[in-house]
Amino acid sequence: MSQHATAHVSGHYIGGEWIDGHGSVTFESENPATGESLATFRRGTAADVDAALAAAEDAFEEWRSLSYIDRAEYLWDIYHELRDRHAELGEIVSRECGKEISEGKADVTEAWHMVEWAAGNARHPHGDVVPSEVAGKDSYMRRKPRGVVSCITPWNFPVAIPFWHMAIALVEGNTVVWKPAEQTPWCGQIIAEMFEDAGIPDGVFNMVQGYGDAGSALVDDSRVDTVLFTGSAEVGHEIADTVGGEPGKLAACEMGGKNGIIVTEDADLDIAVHSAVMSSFKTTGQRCVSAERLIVHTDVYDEFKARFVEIAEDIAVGDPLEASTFMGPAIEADHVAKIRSHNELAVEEGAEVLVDRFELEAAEIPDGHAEGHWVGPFVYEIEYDGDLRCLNEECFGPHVALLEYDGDVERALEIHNDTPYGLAGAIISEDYRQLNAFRDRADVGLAYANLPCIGAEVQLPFGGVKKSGNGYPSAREAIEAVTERTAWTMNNSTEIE
Ligand code: TXE
Repeated sequence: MSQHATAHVSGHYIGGEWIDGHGSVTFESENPATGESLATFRRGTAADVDAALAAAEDAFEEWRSLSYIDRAEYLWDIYHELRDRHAELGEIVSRECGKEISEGKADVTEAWHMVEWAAGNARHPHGDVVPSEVAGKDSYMRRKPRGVVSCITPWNFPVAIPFWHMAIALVEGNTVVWKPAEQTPWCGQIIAEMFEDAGIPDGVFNMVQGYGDAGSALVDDSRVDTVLFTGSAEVGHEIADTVGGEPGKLAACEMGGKNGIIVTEDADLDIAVHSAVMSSFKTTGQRCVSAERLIVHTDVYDEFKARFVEIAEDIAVGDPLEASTFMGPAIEADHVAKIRSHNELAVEEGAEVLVDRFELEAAEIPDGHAEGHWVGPFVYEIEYDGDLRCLNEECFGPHVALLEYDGDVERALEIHNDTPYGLAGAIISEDYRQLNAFRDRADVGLAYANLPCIGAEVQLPFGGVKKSGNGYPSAREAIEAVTERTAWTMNNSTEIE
């Protein structure tokens, strides 16, 4: 465990120094599986954000003047540290956000994949040669950093998502101010220590701990050139609105989803059931790509339902540090209340409940974990109606609807696309025509075929359409949000134009 996280109240990392900041309020990082406090942190204020933005602005000119390769060197140090400390950091992720241990480690793995992609990209910085229409002229498009980038991240991938945001922004020559989620400040602390250990120049990377008020100060400031945000649709839309009113500023926001899986009449049901179980219940349903709607053809509905329900009844919910656990707790008490209200809403709207393990039996809760934020699978079937709130509002928990459809893939797509969100979706089918129809017409940014609707690869863009997002904070597409383009035209001839 980090010395900063245990020995005292930990502060912010600003301008290359650990500082207590301007506020006197502190907050705790809590283990969601036990309710115990893990460490205490200073709650950042607008004045702390102001200091961090000033440091980032001061550091920008020198940082941008380094070569891509030199900037990437700092990230390669972090890449090695993430790999060397994989098991230790994976356990910290599990303890702070309740993910079962293999998921905790996967969060760290994904972080180093992102760092590897961004730092490796320094070997081929992007631009375009565009031949001039006039002989003797050279023209090309060159990228340059935008300046100061604010990164605001959620708790559900407390190591991977920050690196999605920051690694590309830094390699491209921007300086960064980051606010980790208030539920996972310990992971934030460790990441900041990694930047410190890597010796990144003062002010290039800054971290302010805190809540939404600090996040808001990181958006509403004229020194900020780009905001990278992952979190709720409510906050993401507020950020997009604020930034939209400031010409020259950009926001790339990745929000949630109400993701669906279509199971067609010829689907391999082993794949279908596995895909649905993984997508709906892994990470306790707290992934932006988790499936909350299973759209199943009438010919295979009964068999799919029986198999899915049997597994949901049996899934091991428990101590995230135990290898046999499939699902850990929810992140916090407020989130348990939110999941409860979504389950209740479904019942009010006419759901036939198939599995209700929301309140776990006392015997299912591991010893010493009575204060944890436990929830189990909640599965229901309901007749499809596009106006039902339970089919349109994201729960972000192990809460899933079974919807039976009759007809062709067009009918399945109609149901699938009928939500305000458009992040991820999957189809399970043996028919290439239905797979292609889904690929072409599913209103999502991430489409999976014969796979769980889960996961991300850093070399692919990650983001949604409709209410789910306006940007792609991963891979090559993320470069757009953190760079500007210059169209360069140069006269190589002796002619005077
Ligand atoms: O998100 P918030 P929360 C969804 C999911 C979940 C819900 C709420 O449905 O139940 O969002 O989760 C910072 N200006 N997702 O409360 O509030 C905040 O401090 C600027 C989907 O965690 O959006 C944190 O750092 N920043 C999602 C970050 O924004 C603000 C992952 C996210 O917090 C702010 C997480 C403000 N006004 C939740 N208010 C996904 N896409 O995977 C808060 N923040």
